[in-house]
Amino acid sequence: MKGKAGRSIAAISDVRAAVSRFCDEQLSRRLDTHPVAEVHQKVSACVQAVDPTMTPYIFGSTAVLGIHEQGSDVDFVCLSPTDVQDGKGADAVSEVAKGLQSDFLFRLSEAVKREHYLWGIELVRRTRVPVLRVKGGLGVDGVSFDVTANRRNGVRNSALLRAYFTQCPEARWLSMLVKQWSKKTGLNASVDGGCITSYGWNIMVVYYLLRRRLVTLVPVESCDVADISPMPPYMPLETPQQGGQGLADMLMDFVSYYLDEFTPETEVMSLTRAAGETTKEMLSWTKQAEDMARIRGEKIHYRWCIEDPYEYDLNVGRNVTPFKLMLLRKHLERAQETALLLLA
Ligand code: DUT
Ligand code: MG
Ligand code: MG
Ligand code: MG
Repeated sequence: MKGKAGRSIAAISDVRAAVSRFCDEQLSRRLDTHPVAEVHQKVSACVQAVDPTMTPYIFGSTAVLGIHEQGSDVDFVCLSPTDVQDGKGADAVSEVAKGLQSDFLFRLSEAVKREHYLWGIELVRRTRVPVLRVKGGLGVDGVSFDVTANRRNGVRNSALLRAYFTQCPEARWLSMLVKQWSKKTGLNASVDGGCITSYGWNIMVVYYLLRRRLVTLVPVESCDVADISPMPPYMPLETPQQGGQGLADMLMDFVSYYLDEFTPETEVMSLTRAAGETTKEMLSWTKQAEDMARIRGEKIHYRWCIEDPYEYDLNVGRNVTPFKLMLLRKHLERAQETALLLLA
């Protein structure tokens, strides 16, 4: 089949069969959150030893999807009682705040080393957010995790994504399909040379769902850490309806939306205002700003704009250079031919 501009498009019957295989394979796996709960307990014990007033919260994919996928890390943030009580407060961005977070994470790393001497530990202070990266040992400890401190935004943005993904039964599946594809193609920032984090891909999925009116806008202000559990509840996945036919159609529509309808020259993917209303001009994400802006010496790009719902003036797509945008388009075209490589 041929689509716009004469590109070939996979036959929908093939896409449906491939999507159905993907779902069956996922459903045959262990996706419950027990392994995460075990790591949570171990991390809690170490946090307790360093500062008993701090509580580790789990966010990221475990919270967003309500499952634990093999190969995904576990994201933790340690919050103080004040952080939790002021659950809608803005996160501090000063160097002083970052220094305090690093100090706590350093003390935590020492406690983790004492308890779990086989785990690989790295404290990264230079990033926008200081983070302790831990590679677990063998068996149940084989889960890798990141720990940050005193930052609510990850907990809030994960709850926001979850509130969207629970509105429509296909949404979680679409997120999983897109994330896996982004990792396979190397477009995911977790891969060397990748440019958009899983978080960014999730915002793209939600923005698409909003544009198609498959979900309704969730006010960003509604996510309050004070109402969120430190360990997100497990949400078992359900077999998609009609053997995944609706999901297959949605998947291909997602790809064609970003290839042919979304206008990266002017439009911003945003969950802050009604979908379609946010422009680069409104945010001053212009060519001039691009020439000026730097984060820790790294250039910010405004070619593929994804507004962070909680950070001020932050493009989640900032690492999409003109070259990577071209690559992204090529991969989307190829995704249209191969149903996100599911047919490959
Ligand atoms: N996060 C941000 N800003 C970013 C990237 C991540 O706030 O630029 C937070 C929110 C997100 C969490 O970190 O929910 C985890 O991000 P990641 O990209 O690891 O997503 P994931 O959903 O945990 O996917 P994966 O299965 O790839 O770990
Ligand atoms: Mg993660
Ligand atoms: Mg992570
Ligand atoms: Mg995420």
